Amino acid sequence: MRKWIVSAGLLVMVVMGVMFALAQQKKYTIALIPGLTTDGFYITMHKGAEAEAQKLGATLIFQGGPEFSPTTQIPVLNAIIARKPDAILIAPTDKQQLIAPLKKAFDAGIKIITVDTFIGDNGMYQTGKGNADFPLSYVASDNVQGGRIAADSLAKAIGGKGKVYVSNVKPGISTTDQREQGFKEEMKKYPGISVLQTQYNDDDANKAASQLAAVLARNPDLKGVFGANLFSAEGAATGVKTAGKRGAIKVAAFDCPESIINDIKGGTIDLAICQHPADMGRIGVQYAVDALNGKKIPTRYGTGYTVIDKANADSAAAKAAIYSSK
Ligand code: T6T
Repeated sequence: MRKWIVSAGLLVMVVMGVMFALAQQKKYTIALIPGLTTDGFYITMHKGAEAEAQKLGATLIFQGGPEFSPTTQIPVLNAIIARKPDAILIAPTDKQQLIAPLKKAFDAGIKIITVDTFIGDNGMYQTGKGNADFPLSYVASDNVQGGRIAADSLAKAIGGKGKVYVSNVKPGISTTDQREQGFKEEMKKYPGISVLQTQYNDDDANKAASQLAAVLARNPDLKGVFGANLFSAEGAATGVKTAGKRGAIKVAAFDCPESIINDIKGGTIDLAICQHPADMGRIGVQYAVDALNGKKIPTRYGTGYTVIDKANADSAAAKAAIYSSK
């Protein structure tokens, strides 16, 4: 009898060992759907995600639309759902319009994590409330705080008085909405500054540049602009150069393409708030694999910022914060 118990025990251990080994061998497929594919911010996020996927033995699919829009992103999402990946990491291009399409992925048993942007009202998931709490986690910058940093630096740069405005993408995007919100809240601390009407550029730097010219024509005493994402900031900087107002109109830029250091050194841009997109990709993949292995993952991870201005433009930290363009 005792012998029998010992052999049964051994058998159970062997079976468990085999099951553990099989679980270790399962090669997960994770899809990363960016806001758009040609933006250095998402190219850099892809690099971080790919490196982590290789480390963890997962397969990463990177597929997205040609512009930052639900119209081009939703068909990509549907095509990805049809390929039945184990998990989807996505930067939703609209807070509301991506809820129903992502619910379809969730209903198909795919684990969902949002990176950079969120769906719903506030990026708080797994609360048991509302129709957008089903993603497992939100991995991103603190965008309200980013807007506050931009406001304080711009206020300082213009000596606490004058007219400024926000160059933004379009309403409905969680990140850029929150940056504008943080910027405007913080600017209330500066009674000498008036914030003019926001200009929406549809993620088009040329449009942002023409808008700078139009705002300046209406307000020749314009003192500053906050470019709330990469293309808004690039466009605002081009507008300032074209108007011959380098140094006279201060620019606070969100995001850090390769051109940013030259623009800072050349005096067109006063400061740039760099996000850490590679970390978003890396943590996103890590969380997806953990969740697929049955581990509980945090519902929020903040990736932080590196702020660059003339004083630290040559530092190693500033160089490391620049996004890749390919
Ligand atoms: O600013 C980033 C990203 O955080 C935002 O959601 C959309 O625009 C960028 O991709 C920069 O172009």
